[in-house]
Amino acid sequence: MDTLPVASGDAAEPLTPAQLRELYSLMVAVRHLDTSAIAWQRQGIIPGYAPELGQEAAQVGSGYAVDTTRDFVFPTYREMGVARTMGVDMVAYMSTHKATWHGGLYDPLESRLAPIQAVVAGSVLHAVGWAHGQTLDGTDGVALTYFGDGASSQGDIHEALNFAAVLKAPVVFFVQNNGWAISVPTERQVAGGSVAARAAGYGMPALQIDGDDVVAVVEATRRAFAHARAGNGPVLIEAMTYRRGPHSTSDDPGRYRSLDEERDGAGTDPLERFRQRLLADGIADEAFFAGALAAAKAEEDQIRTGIQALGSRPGTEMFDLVFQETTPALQAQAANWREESEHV
Ligand SMILES: Cc1ncc(C[n+]2csc(CCOP(=O)(O)OP(=O)(O)O)c2C)c(N)n1
Ligand SMILES: [Mg+2]
Repeated sequence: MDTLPVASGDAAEPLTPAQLRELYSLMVAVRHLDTSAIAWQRQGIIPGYAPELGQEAAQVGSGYAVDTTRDFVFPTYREMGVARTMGVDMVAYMSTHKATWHGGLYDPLESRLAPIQAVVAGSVLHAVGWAHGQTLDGTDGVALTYFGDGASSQGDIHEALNFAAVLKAPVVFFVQNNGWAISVPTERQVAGGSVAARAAGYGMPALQIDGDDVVAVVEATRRAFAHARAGNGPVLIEAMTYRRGPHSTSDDPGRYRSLDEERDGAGTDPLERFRQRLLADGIADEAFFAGALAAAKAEEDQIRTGIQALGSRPGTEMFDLVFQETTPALQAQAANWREESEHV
């Protein structure tokens, strides 16, 4: 499905060989960090993680279209690849998985990435609000917000899509349809079978794309950004992909899907697929791939060391950072907590 007018200018420019190689390097870095994070959890370095195995093309490709000098991204809990592509400090990002800090220790304003959001469908409303602020201020930033097939069943999604369209807010809604909402498959959750089809009801253009083709993802996201930035209102992109791993490190997919179903659903690995394409087009060779993997391994080493060195935050922050001015109830809770934890 493609109901978005064809873009001109930058959005229509083909990716250069250097950009294609950069995309591959990013995908390898993300793949390696993602699989390592599962190992870290098994080793007790972090308590939990939500892997994105199989979604690297969707995440790297969409994150690549962001202009961090003016746009703002509103992620879920599974957008490590987007964060890495945007250049966010990955120790600060991973701190949320170490349970050091809710939402990550990176600076959202500087990095242009909102805190990691564990509330399903929670990030979309913030994105619409931020984007409407751009319109009120007369600035030209675009909000990129992520949600899943499962989140599309939440009422917040309707409110966000409706008001974004009514307000002509510059938002790109990026759905990663990875086939699953924990143990519930898309067909038992998304009536009509497509999230993209719903955009028509909001008078919004939509693209349903192959989310495992990184080039297709970059091109679609750039077109959507160009449309929203030009003042034409929001766009919905549904990237069809597959969650190859567990929902999180505490999930066991064997309880609800068989290995055969996994193999059928997953299709071709997006990383391997891109590798074959670069080879066939003469854009990269084995030496380049080996270099990209070595760089990814060195990077993971550094990030793991950084994560291990992270100390805990002062517990009082739980109470200090809730409201600008504290409330009597919060003060009482803080006093209780101090008595129990610090025996004062
Ligand atoms: C408001 C809310 N309801 C329920 C949950 C529990 N929960 C966490 S992830 C998830 C499934 C989300 O599926 P989807 O939107 O497809 O995203 P995916 O995990 O596949 O990336 C649920 C129900 C939650 N975190 N927040
Ligand atoms: Mg899903």
